[in-house]
Amino acid sequence: MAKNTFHIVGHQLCPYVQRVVILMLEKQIAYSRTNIDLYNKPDWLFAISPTGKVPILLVDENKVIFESNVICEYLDEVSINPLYPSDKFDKANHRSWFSFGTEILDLIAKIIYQDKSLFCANESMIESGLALLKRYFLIIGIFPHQSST
Ligand SMILES: N[C@@H](CCC(=O)N[C@@H](CS)C(=O)NCC(=O)O)C(=O)O
Repeated sequence: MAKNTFHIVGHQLCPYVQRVVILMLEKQIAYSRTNIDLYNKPDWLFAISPTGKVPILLVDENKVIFESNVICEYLDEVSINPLYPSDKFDKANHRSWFSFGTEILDLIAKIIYQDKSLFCANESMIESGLALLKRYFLIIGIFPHQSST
């Protein structure tokens, strides 16, 4: 297991933080966490987060990684039992799905944080994204007992 110390700067509702935390729990990576108020960001956030967004991963207290997908990939690489496959093609395939997941998370985040008027538009985009996923799973046979029609 990695000997580094890990600290997450996050927000309790943030789905991007949740994806990092899910990975850390799954891989039993020890971490500490500070939640911030995104509507009243502390000044110190901008010294560690160029975008002013969370999650931020602090490695050994003063090394910073931002962007949840990059944080996840880094944590997967520095810990045992990688979730990513070692085969380059399979790994690229996993990254494709990671990107797809990010698109869905972007829509979910908009629903959580933005104006009510955007809620319906984003909700239907999420439904469309999930419908794409369902169609694909039916085509490749992940749901063997259901027909694709
Ligand atoms: N692409 C970023 C998105 C992170 C993000 O948008 N986080 C939201 C909270 S869920 C945030 O910090 N919003 C504050 C802002 O936009 O100023 C990632 O994957 O880490």
